[in-house]
Amino acid sequence: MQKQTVQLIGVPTDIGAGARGASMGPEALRVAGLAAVLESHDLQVHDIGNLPGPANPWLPPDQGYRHLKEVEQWNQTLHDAVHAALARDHLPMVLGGDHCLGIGSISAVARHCRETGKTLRVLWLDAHADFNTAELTPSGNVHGMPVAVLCGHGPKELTGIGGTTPAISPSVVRQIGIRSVDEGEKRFVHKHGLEVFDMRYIDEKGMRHTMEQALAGMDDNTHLHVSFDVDFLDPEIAPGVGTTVPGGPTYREAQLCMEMIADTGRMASMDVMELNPALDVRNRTALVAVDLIESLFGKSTLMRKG
Ligand code: B3U
Ligand code: MN
Ligand code: MN
Repeated sequence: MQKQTVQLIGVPTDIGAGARGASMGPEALRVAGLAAVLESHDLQVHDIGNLPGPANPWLPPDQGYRHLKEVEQWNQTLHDAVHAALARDHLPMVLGGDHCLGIGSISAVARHCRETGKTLRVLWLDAHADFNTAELTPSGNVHGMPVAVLCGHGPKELTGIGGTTPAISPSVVRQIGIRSVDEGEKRFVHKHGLEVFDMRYIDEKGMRHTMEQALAGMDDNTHLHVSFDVDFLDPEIAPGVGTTVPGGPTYREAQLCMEMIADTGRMASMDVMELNPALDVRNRTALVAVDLIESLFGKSTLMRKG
C-alpha cells in the first residue's frame, strides 16, 4: 500500500489575532520536529513551505473587522492550497497562523466534500467558540469569527471563499473544550444550535464520553477535519498562545481526545492554530502540540487490540 502523504502548509500570519506572534507558529512547529515525528509513523511528509500574503498593518477595527482585506487574501490563498492538496489525495495539515485561517482551510475541505460526495464532520478544539460577528465581537479580531463565517454569518468577502455560501451547516460542527464565550456570542451559538461540549461537560462526563458523543454518527464516508486551536489546552501545559484561558484539558485529557480521534481512522485534514512562539517558553507549547499531533496519527504506548 502507498504511504499516506501529509502536506504541511505553513501560513505565517497573525492577521486575525489580538496579539502579534502567531505568524511564527509554522516555524516553531517545524523546529519542534513535526516532520520527523510524522515520518516515524510511516507517513510521507511533503512540506510545501510557507504561503505568501500581506503584512499585518496592525490597525483598529473598521466597520467591525480588523484587516478584512488582508484576512480575505490570506484565506483565499490558503483555500486554494488546501483544495489542491486534497485533490492530490494528500492530508493537508495547516500550520497557523491565527484561527481566522479556519475559514480558508475548512471552506476548501467543505468544497472537496461536495465534489466527492463525502460527509463532513468538523471537530473544533478550542477554548473559544469563535462564533462572533461584526455586531457581536468585542475586539474586531477575525480569529473570533471563523465558525460564524463558515456558517454564512459574516462579510461576503469571507463567506463566499469556498464558492458556496454557507460553506458548512452548524450541524457538522462539534466544539470541544470551550470555556470563553462572549455574551452576545452565547445567544448566537444557542440560536444556531451549535453542538458544544464545554469544560463543564468534560468535567462532569469525562473526556471519554465527550469524545464518544462528538464522534458519534460517523461512517466510512465521513471526512473528519480537526481544527486544533492550541489554546484548547490548559495554559499550564500550553502557555504559548495569545489568549490563554484557565481550566482547559490536561495533558492526559488532551492525549485521550487525540487518541480517540486516531482510532476512528477518518481524519483527512487538520489545522494547528494560534501557537504563538513570542509568548512561549523554550518552544514548550510547540513540543506539546507536536506530541499531541503524534497521538492523532496513532502513537500509542502498547499495541492496541483490534
Ligand atoms: N471571543 C473573543 C476572544 C477570542 C476568540 N478567539 C480568540 N480570542 N483566540 C473575541 O475577540 O472574539
Ligand atoms: Mn480559535
Ligand atoms: Mn481559542
